[in-house]
Amino acid sequence: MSFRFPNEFLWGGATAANQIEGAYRADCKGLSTSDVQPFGSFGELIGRQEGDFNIKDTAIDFYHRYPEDIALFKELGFTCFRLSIAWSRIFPKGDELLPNELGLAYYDNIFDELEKYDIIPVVTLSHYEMPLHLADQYKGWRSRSLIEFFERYARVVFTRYGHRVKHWLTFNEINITLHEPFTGSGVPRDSTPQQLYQAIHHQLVASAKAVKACHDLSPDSKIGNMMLGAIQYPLTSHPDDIFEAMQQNREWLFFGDVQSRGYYPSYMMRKFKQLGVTLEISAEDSESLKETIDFISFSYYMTGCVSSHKKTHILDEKMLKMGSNPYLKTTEWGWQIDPKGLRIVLNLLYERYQKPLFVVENGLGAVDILNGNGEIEDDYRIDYLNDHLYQVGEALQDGVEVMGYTCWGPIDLVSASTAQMSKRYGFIYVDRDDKGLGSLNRKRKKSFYWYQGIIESKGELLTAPSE
Ligand code: BGP
Repeated sequence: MSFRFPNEFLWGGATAANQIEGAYRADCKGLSTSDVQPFGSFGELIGRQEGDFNIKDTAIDFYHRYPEDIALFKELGFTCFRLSIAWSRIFPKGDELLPNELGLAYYDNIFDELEKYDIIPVVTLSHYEMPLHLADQYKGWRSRSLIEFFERYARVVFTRYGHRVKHWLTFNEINITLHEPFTGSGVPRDSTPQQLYQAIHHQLVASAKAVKACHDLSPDSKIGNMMLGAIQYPLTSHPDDIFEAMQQNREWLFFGDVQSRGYYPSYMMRKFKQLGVTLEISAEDSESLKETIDFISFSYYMTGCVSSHKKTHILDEKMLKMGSNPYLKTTEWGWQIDPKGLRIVLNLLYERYQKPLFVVENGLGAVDILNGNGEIEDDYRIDYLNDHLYQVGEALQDGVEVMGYTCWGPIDLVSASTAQMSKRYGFIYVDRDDKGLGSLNRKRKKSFYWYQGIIESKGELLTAPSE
């Protein structure tokens, strides 16, 4: 690509605490909602028994191996690294008044290590987990009390780390509650639309309060939201299909609308009426919502097709129920691959919000097989990432303000949706299988050297996607 990404563009990778750290009871950590989901975010929930197996209990043992992993990120040339703080390490039950010092000290060490290498931390406050006690005792975000608990947690971490962490995200994929309520908000899966939207409202208020706390306590920090940016295309040019696609995209854009404008969009009022949902929104809530985010962040993996006339083939019933597109291929897990869609989403979000954008997740989950020399030649991953990053470059040239790109899982980690180790995203291979067997040793894949070159050349080594 003849174009060079801007000097200040952030290059890195993204992770979540429950998918990498392990050490699920270390240093007084409380159980989290992820700890009772051994089969992944769409799987059955279990009660914890002594000695039972959840692959995330150890995950890739980042909790202890972070110095080696962060050194590898430096070798890759990362200028930033996205991680999440496990809320249950800081407030093991979630409703305590005082934080757990051991949990706070752990993240001090991580930030020290990143600082050593000049890697900028991008920190998510809540990534698909919360203290389990809050789900058990309060029905998760259905309870208004969680706003206060979350604000307390946010204030503690901004106070502790605000002088060194300047990039924050509130809730990972905040729109996921509409697809997987327990993962998104710790609420029972059989919650009614009324209960779900009230839980979402509490989260939106809590997010705005965290934004306010961040602005107060660390004025030179930037704080953004995080949405699952899976866009739907109309299957045909029939106006009904165009409108249907618009409505479906509003299901996730609604979150960005509230978080960046500070009030509910009118189309949601009509939707609530149709669903028979009456939200309890206090005057104080409306005031809180006015504190809006500094930038928009999102994950991007796939697109889908919708029609109000024709039945579309649904690619993965458990997941987002994306309809198939005859022009696109899918991954081994049925996720539709659409690099151009990333340019479309970037343009759409920039036109809608006029705020800087951050692509904080994108990547290919694939099975990697070691060749005869014990190496991993993951050309499929290189192709996928090349084609997507190329479109980020195109969007930058379209004039879209993109702050950075953190590909998902720069080091192999446990899959969120299926809890598999074999669904690998990394540039760094981790020797561990789905049963938890393996040495946990790390190994550089072919894509490691490719990404290193892309970062070093500021994108110049990206090649035009083959048609
Ligand atoms: C996003 C989540 C991540 C991550 C990613 C890939 O939705 O924010 O936590 O896991 O998807 O999904 P999976 O791990 O299921 O392949």
